[in-house]
Amino acid sequence: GNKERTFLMLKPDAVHRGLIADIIKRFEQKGFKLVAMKFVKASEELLQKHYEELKDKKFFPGLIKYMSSGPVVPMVWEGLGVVKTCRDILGETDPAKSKPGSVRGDFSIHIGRNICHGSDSVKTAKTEIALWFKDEELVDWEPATYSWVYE
Ligand code: YYY
Ligand code: MG
Repeated sequence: GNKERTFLMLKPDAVHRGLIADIIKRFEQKGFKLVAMKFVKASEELLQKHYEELKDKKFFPGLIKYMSSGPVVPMVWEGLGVVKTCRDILGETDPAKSKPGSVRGDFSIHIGRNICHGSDSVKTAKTEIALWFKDEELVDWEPATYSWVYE
């Protein structure tokens, strides 16, 4: 229901290119609720865990190098259907296949610099949230606008 959560993370290219606010704005404007956010330089070890299922891919070393090269903005967002809807807002993994209007379609060109991560399922989201955030970092609050977002 309304308490579904996803893990989104602005990648170092989003930070370097000054797109933090422009990207976050899209999830905010949709009506989803921000539950947690930080600005950190992630260790290679943490990123290897985050992308564990891709460890045998040939692009894996480059992916870890890029993701650990600069600051990232890990976030937790909550709302009805938030996992799937945020994936739709992001577009496809490859920016070249992402429609204009999507985050990757509007702000990126190359698959190796696709500016924002989003969990691919509710189950993955739970694992990723637990990897990046402590329980006490998840903020309990109710937006004053909620009765205008949900009937
Ligand atoms: O979930 P999503 O980020 O859309 O794609 P994944 O298949 O989980 O891959 C994670 C990450 O790896 C992707 O965002 C870019 C990078 N990557 C790549 O550099 N080259 C590929 N052929 C596939 C993925
Ligand atoms: Mg993925």
